[in-house]
Amino acid sequence: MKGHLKLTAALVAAMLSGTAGAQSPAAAPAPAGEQSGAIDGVIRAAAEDMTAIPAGTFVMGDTTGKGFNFEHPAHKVSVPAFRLARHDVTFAQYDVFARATGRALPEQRPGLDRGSYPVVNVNWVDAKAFVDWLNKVSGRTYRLPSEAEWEYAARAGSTTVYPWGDEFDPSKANSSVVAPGDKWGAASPVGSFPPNAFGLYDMVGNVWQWVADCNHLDYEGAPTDGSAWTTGDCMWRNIRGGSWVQDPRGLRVSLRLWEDLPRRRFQSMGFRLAESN
Ligand SMILES: [Ca+2]
Repeated sequence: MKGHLKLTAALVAAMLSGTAGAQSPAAAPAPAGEQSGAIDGVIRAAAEDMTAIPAGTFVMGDTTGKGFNFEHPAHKVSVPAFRLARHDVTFAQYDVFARATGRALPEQRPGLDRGSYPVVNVNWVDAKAFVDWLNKVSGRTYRLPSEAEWEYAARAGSTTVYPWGDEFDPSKANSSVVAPGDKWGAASPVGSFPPNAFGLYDMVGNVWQWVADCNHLDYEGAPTDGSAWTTGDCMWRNIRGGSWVQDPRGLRVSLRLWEDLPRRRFQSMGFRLAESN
């Protein structure tokens, strides 16, 4: 790993700078009829958003020499077919859950709508609670993707720095850049940029996505069957994909960071649903 950049606390702080967030007081419950219609809408939208990801083998981690020590060693992983949401979970969906369960409404950045923007200011426990609730009301078996599933799906067959090639292109994903092709100076509504080769939107950029895995500082001993790494430091969970806060280097497809599971909420961190076949 000699020659690769080392992670420092200052680097992580810089990458996530200015993104600390909060939650508002508990949401007022909606009238019962209105609430059940809204819940049905969330169940339907979640089911319709799932897309089939074919089985395959890929090399996970940094193979370009541009990555950090914790993106190594690059290793081969075989991922069974599964399903992944084409979009991140939105505020519209999460707010229905929050109202139905008396949880706090996550804060949105002032000036941005809720609705079709990806939900943010949700920690790993909040994401897990949404998944558990949705499974209860829908009878489905949604879960967070494993980190290997996430990277396999984000790459969608690519082996380059970004899913579309080795050079950053502002028209392909929402980074901190504002340029022709990226008019967004903050988060963008889900699906505002073109999908990758698997038909997935915003896998890199816009908001970070929580994955299921417990944190490890490198890939020594990582599962090679596509499953989540469920041992290790499980008070820290990994985030993938980068966000509108990062410059293009933060959107490299092999980049991984982690956050403190019960406590940390950021205005650049959300999640999406996966489901086994
Ligand atoms: Ca942008």
